[in-house]
Amino acid sequence: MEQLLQQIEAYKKEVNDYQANNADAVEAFRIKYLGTKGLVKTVMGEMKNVPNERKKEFGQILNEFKLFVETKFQSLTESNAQLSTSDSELIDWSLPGDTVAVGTRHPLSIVRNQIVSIFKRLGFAVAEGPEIEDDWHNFGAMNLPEDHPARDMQDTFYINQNPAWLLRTHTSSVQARVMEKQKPPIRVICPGRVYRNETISARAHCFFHQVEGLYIDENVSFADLKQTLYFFVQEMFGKDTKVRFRPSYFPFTEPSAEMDISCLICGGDGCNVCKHTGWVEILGSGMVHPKVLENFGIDSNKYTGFAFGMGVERICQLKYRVNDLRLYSQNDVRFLKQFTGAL
Ligand code: 2NL
Repeated sequence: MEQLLQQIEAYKKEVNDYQANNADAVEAFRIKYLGTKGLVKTVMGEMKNVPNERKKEFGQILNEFKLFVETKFQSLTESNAQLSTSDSELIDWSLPGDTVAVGTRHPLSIVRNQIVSIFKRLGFAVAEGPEIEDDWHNFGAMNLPEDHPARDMQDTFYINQNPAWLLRTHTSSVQARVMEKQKPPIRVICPGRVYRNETISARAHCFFHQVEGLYIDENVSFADLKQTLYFFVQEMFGKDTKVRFRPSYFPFTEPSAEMDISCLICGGDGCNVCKHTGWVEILGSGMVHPKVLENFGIDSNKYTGFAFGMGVERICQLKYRVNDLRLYSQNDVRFLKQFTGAL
């Protein structure tokens, strides 16, 4: 029995000193010691030769030996797994992470969202519609005569001539679709991209973005128009901003007015943005023409309404001093990056 004990001690030393630098060596260890014909099995088999009175003592010793071999096998497996990982795959978890470049919202989206949120607070709903339109929704319903210059090929992108399919020139076509479906009271704003056949320059582009608004109910007056747009300006440009209305003309409104605000750049003193007048134009507006209402079966004796339209690029130019329209669509990150953090 003492011989068995000595043998176990010798095996322990052998196991302890075992070195394995690759997966094959680890596997060889497993087969030699833990396999079905391995040393552990053989040693365990010696139990039958142990006299009864020493069985308990040897049982413990043999179990300990088995555990010792299994622990060694586990540590060989683990250190070998690490060795087989190449240096480049080893990760230093304590290093700071890579900085992720945060994208920015497009300035036109920022400004459109601001405009929309101001009118939402006044109870306006948001409506959207198709960019490809028919002649009726874009022109006819808006009271543009057949020979109006805006209908000309020179000004409008036609996809098809007869019947006419075109890229909408204003988002009035969306309001037309709202009036088609919904009876007054109507209170909507329509943000969206519109197209005009222009030569691209710093001041003109073949597409731009608009927010139009429409409010139809009983007893809607020009005073409502003025107060609504005045509120918009105060929220958008600050409480100190002054406004003025100038008479104007649009086929779809009567009377019509354009609204100016005191120049944000020079505070009214005169600069090149306001062309030394102290005022800058920001939108067009008016009372909805009775013909437009009647086009949708809305009784113009019972209902009145006001409407307005503004260019998002223009508002953005004044808020962020963007002096070239082309910047909005060139996707130059040096431009876009400047709007980091804005909503
Ligand atoms: C501008 C001027 C304007 C409207 C748009 C409108 C819409 C309907 C009925 C009547 Cl459904 N009018 N829209 C009215 C006046 C002016 O836009 O300078 N936009 C950039």
